[in-house]
Amino acid sequence: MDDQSDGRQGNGRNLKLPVPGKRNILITSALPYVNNIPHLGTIIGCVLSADVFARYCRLRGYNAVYICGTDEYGTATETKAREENCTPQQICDKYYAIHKEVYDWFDICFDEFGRTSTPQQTEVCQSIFKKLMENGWLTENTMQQLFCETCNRFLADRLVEGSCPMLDCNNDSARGDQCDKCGKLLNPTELKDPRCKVCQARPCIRDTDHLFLELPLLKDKLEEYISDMSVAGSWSQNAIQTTYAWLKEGLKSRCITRDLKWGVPVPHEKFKDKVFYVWYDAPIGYISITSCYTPDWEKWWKNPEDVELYQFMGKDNVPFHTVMFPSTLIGTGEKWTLMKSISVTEYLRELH
Ligand code: B3M
Ligand code: ZN
Repeated sequence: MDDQSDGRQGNGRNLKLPVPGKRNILITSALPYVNNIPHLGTIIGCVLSADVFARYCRLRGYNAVYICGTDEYGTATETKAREENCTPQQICDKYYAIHKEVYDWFDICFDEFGRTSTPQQTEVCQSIFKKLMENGWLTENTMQQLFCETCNRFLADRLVEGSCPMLDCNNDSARGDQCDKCGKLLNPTELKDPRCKVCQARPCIRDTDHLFLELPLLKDKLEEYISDMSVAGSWSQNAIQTTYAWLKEGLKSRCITRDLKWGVPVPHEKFKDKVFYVWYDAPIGYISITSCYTPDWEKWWKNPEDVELYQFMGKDNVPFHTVMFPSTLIGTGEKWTLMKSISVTEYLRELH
């Protein structure tokens, strides 16, 4: 069969690899969470604009690949699996198929639409982690977290409910991360009369050790990247604003591990029962999904001279792509293709 009229190549033949001297454009749109049905916001926010851009690039004769897929790990998937009485893997399989079908229906022309719960994801995440460890950018710290003895697990912030600690609020079903009545952001240990959302038992506080990415130590390298690329890639005002707001507030070390089962296992003796935090692994999904597209994925991802990376996303994903993900890659000390241009969509709101 001939190439498709939109410039994609059919059936995985003729995989595109960067060609020195050509414009080689690597396009990604934020990986939608697998655990819900895709809504219009996801399609407009990340997928449609990237698709239009990819089609434009192909028509211009640029060498462009467009990568996306489902973001499958984390608490939200575990919770959904419990609700639907099946395993996280089953949830992901079911919803991955739904996502794929919807995007096919919209005729979105991905070069690869993959998923994060793959052996490739484990491999790339763990190898990046090992580099960060060797280079001394990770530290250990003890945190206090609520543990449900009935369910025998640590409770994610959203899985705890209790009374809001604000004196004049009186909401007795505030969530561990926030009280929806008065809007106060909370730490789950601050709730009065906390209860496990699953079994209603009162959780206790337990110490748990975690690994942290030391963003403050990576600050200079990160700031250099941001100030150069935001100009070279003409970042939009909303991207620049959010990013500089993070920098101005002062970079804090960020916990990259979680007490969960459904995730990429941490390859470290002391943390072997934990997994990586979903926002550590999700952006690495772009890389591992590309590695499912071609075994020569490094020609796209470790080739900053020849490849321009364009990333599309909704507004709330910005700091993960301008601060967290670049820091992770810079911290390896390897030559990664870092994001050049960013396209940010404001939230889609319904008009009432
Ligand atoms: N899944 C959040 C979202 O869907 C998250 C994006 C990941 S991009 C690497 O809005
Ligand atoms: Zn419980």
